[in-house]
Amino acid sequence: MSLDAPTLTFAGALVSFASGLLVLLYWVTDRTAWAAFWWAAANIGTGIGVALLALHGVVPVFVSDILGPWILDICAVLTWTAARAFNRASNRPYLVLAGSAAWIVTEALAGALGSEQLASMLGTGVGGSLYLAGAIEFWRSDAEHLRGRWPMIAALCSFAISLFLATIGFSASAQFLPMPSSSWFGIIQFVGLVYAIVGAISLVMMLKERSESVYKAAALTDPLTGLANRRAFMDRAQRAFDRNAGGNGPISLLAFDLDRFKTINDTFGHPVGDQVLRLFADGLSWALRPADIAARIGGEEFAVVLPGCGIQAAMAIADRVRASFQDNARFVNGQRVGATVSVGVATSLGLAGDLLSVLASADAALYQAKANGRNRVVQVHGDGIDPTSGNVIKIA
Ligand code: GH3
Ligand code: MG
Ligand code: MG
Repeated sequence: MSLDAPTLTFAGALVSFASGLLVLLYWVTDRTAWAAFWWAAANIGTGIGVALLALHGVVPVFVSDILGPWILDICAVLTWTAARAFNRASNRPYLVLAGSAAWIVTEALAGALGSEQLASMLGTGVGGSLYLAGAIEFWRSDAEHLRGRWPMIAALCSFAISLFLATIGFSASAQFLPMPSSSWFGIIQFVGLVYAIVGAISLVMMLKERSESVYKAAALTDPLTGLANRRAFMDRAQRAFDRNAGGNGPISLLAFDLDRFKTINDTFGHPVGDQVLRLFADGLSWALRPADIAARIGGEEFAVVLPGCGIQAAMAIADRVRASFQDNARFVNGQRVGATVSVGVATSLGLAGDLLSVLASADAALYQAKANGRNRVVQVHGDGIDPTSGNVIKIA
């Protein structure tokens, strides 16, 4: 079976159009994904532009030879706009419009002045640069580690290279758009077809990956304080304990419970209570190292895992958090709230304790801190609670 050039071109147009519709469908399900909208517009437009080129000799010359390439130019700009939107970079609409207009007018002038060669070179050269700029945008969005990124970059770069080859081809050839019959034009068509499919699938994949990671992060985060929630804490703390079990190093766990918090809510109102919780969480984050694991594990209950910390360092950190919270929560919103926190500290050495038993020990120490009068730190020492620690550490 052999296919003639117009049939192949129509097939390419159809594939581009269909992949544009696929991306548009994604945008319909998530209207905030503007990258999908611009990408869909670019692919659908490319389908139309390529179809017009293929209709050379069937439709008026203006439509196939001038309107078709213009549409393709605009689609290259839209693809770059989509890549910028994906990267959450700002797209200044007036600059984009002015740049596109300047490109198209120069191309039209070159054509009108009889240099179809220059017009064609401008079309493919600037177009290729825009697809390459799109690839650079995706390359820059590396922090998210999206799996669809590499196929996308490869597709955009291949298409850009095929357009650059076409520019070189135009510079050395007497045949120009819309339908030169040289072999490199066949390469553009083939690469363009693969680009349309791979680009659309990669984009949808990346957008899905991104929205899944947003939902995942939300499921593991406490919305009030921004700290990890109980589920995330149990998972991360377990992993820290598992890592620690291999060696003989210490690992400590701090259990915090704000004192008489119900009274604070009843006296000053729930919004002030929320503010106190945020204040505590901020102080906690400020006092810890990046490797420490802090979480809000209940209403006014927080926990921290300190990998590599022995009992003395853990006691010092716990008391620093306790003391600074006492200072910071003396006044909230201009009202004398005077919130405080009690802390239970437990330490495990190597294989000596699993997460749940260390958590239970820290809770028991916390209970003791409450019983001893609150606003204090109590530690668990190997065989049990050290009843003196509260008195040693307490600063009234
Ligand atoms: P104790 O010193 O013994 O810990 O007394 P407490 O009042 O802190 O303990 P209790 O368990 O009786 O009260 C906890 C209160 O925390 C009750 C609940 O209304 C409040 N709380 C739980 N979650 C939130 C929240 O998200 N925001 C606010 N403002 N309050 C909360
Ligand atoms: Mg409580
Ligand atoms: Mg409490």
